Amino acid sequence: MSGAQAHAREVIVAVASASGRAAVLMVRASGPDASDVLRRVDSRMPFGPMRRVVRAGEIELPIGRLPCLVLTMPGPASYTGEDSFELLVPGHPTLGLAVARALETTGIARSASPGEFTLRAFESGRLTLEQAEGVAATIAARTDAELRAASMLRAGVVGRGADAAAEAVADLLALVEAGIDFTDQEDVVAITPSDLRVGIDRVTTSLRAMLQGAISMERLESAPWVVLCGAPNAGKSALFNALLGRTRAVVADVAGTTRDALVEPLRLDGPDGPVEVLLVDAPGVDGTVHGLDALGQRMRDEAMRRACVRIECSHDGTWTRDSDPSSICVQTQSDRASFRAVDGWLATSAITGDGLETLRERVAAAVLGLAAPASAEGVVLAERHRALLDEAVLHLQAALAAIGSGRVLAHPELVAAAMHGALESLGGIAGRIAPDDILGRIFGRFCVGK
Ligand SMILES: Nc1nc2c(ncn2[C@@H]2O[C@H](COP(=O)(O)OP(=O)(O)OP(=O)(O)O)[C@@H](O)[C@H]2O)c(=O)[nH]1
Ligand SMILES: [Mg+2]
Repeated sequence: MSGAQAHAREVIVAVASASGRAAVLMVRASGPDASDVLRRVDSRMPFGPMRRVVRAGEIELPIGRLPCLVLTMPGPASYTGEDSFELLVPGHPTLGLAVARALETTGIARSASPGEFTLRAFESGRLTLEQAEGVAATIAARTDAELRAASMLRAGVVGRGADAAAEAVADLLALVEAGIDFTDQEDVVAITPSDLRVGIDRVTTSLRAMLQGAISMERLESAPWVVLCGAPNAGKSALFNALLGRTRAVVADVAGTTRDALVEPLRLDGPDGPVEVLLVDAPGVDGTVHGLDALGQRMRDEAMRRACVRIECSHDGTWTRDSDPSSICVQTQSDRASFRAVDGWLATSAITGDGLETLRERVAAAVLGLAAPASAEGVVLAERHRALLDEAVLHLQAALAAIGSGRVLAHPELVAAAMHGALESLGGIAGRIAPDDILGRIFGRFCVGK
């Protein structure tokens, strides 16, 4: 038994809700003995094996009995694939911890480590690795774009493509290994070099098509960066706060107040619905500011590099070295008595809100004018998936090179090793095909040894 399997026998417990107060809070548990754990703390738990029910429960706590809602989900048709339950209790953080502690003090449950419920779902085959990554990405998502990317990852599209390729490679590999292992058996028909080449070419083509047609998870995740830039004291941070509708950045009459790039999601109204961007307040620079540390400068340069849209801010309508032909030019502080509007600049005030609506519209239009958004149907590849698919293609090319040009395979062991490498890479995306399974294909499909 592997360490992971031995581990999986314990019942794990966690408060599954975010910290803080709420109407309800969830404590969840999973493991083969989950029924026993629940029975020891819930006086209303019926006898017999766990059944799929939603019922009222009563948890025994040191402070007294706590009424709760109990959802019991027997394995294997549960999230983790094991017997599991969820307790919905009044949403006070201390109560959640007390319930979790009560479950743990039964002596047959322990607190779960981060991601352990999803790890169990993966170990029991309820989720592929790619789908588990999608769950993690969903939890971490900050913007709609990130949520959309995560849901595409959860759908397991790339995993299904990789699975199909792995199936095809495993079938071909079974034939190659049959040729190696049973060359003395007359009725074993090993694959010819040309058939093998055609088969491998077909798989390589499908993997390359996947790589070319795919949308990168990183690209899909990133809402466009809209960066406020310009000279120090131009009023960038004040505008940043005004656009967000809350005070996020420090505003002060001291050049070089902002030392860091602040990034916040901002939702704008587009003609076809909401448009989401990441609004960035970058440190100001005009070449005369002293004390702008190297780190702040680097953050600013990085923000400018990632900017899809720049909002060039200036209180007197003079260009700075941040300007760019595609910048939206904003003349700030229009409420001041000394303000003189300059042609071609949009007058705004963070104090009166002057020009902010027009600025929002211009940003939304600029963002919509960027490259068309990714299709919701495409395959999403995280960087890890792309690397694994690239690796699989390289292994398959090595296999092709080892086939040789003769009537029989020149180096069958090398071909098989390279194909195992390809399987290993493909298996890294969704799940592995075990060496035993390759052997099973030989015995299952060919009449070996009668
Ligand atoms: N009256 C008025 N004052 C403003 C407005 N926007 C900014 N200010 C003032 O201008 C000064 C500089 O504003 P900030 O928003 O901190 O300027 P910044 O461009 O972020 O400056 P750095 O962070 O140093 O690059 C502050 O004293 C603000 O109160 C505005 O719309 N109207
Ligand atoms: Mg600032």
